[in-house]
Amino acid sequence: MSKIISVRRRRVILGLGAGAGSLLLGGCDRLSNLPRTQSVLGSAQWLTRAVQRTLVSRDAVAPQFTRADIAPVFRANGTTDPNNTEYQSLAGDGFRDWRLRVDGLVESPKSFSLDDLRSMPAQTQITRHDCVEGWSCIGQWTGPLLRDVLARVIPKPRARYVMFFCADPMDGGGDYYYESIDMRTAAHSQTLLAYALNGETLPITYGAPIRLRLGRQLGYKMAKYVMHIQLVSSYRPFGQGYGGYWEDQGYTWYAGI
Ligand SMILES: Nc1nc2c(c(=O)[nH]1)N[C@H]1C(S)=C(S)[C@@H](COP(=O)(O)O)O[C@H]1N2
Ligand SMILES: [Mo]
Repeated sequence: MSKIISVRRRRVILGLGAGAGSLLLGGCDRLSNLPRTQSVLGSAQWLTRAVQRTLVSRDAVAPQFTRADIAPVFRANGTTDPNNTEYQSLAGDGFRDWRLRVDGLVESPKSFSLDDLRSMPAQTQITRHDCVEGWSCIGQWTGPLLRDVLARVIPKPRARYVMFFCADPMDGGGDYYYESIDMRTAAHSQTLLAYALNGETLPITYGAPIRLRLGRQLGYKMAKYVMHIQLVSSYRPFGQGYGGYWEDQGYTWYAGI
């Protein structure tokens, strides 16, 4: 319930009335307006008592929905086809030669192929994506937990943030989309590197071959087209220094919901 309230509050802050919002929403409108009782019941079935006790903490989990709640067409936003020839050629080959580099403040930097990630234990979650623009959309995401991937490279104690560098250049210039989260969000039980949406290989539109999926943060934190993950002690040296492409334009860094 606190989640729904905070989403409402965010809409008020943005000055988006319900009417203005629904003009923009299309197929996801119905899903974002699920009755409050339904989402609370949905989460109660899934949460353990121990987890419920921590609902207000940073480790609180987002509600899970049912297959019936999945949007028929997931809404896309931001880049939907990176303007990047290297990315396009990797995509042309089904990402066979794509490798995810994971390095920085780690004991053992590694590169993961898509098959490496697919062979790891995976989580499937039906969760709601909330965009700062005031729309929401429910989808089913599958992929390894980020914390399991990080366990393979062994973060050093000095690592405080995880940077995600993406394939899509922004504004036609040399600035690529990027994001960052802290180690606590990286270790969250719903933080995935998703390679599938609704049981299908993740389409390019939604961030193929992998995109970040977070349970409790706004859409812009969930980097699509992730090519490189780097553990760092500070995000200040990157971009304009605010931790992500949209943060550099003035959006808040933590972006909790
Ligand atoms: N690489 C990259 N990641 C991105 C974006 C983007 O433009 N490029 N847009 C962000 C925003 S604002 C949102 S709401 C979601 C949209 O994800 P979707 O297209 O799967 O709905 O991706 C986020 N991650
Ligand atoms: Mo967004």
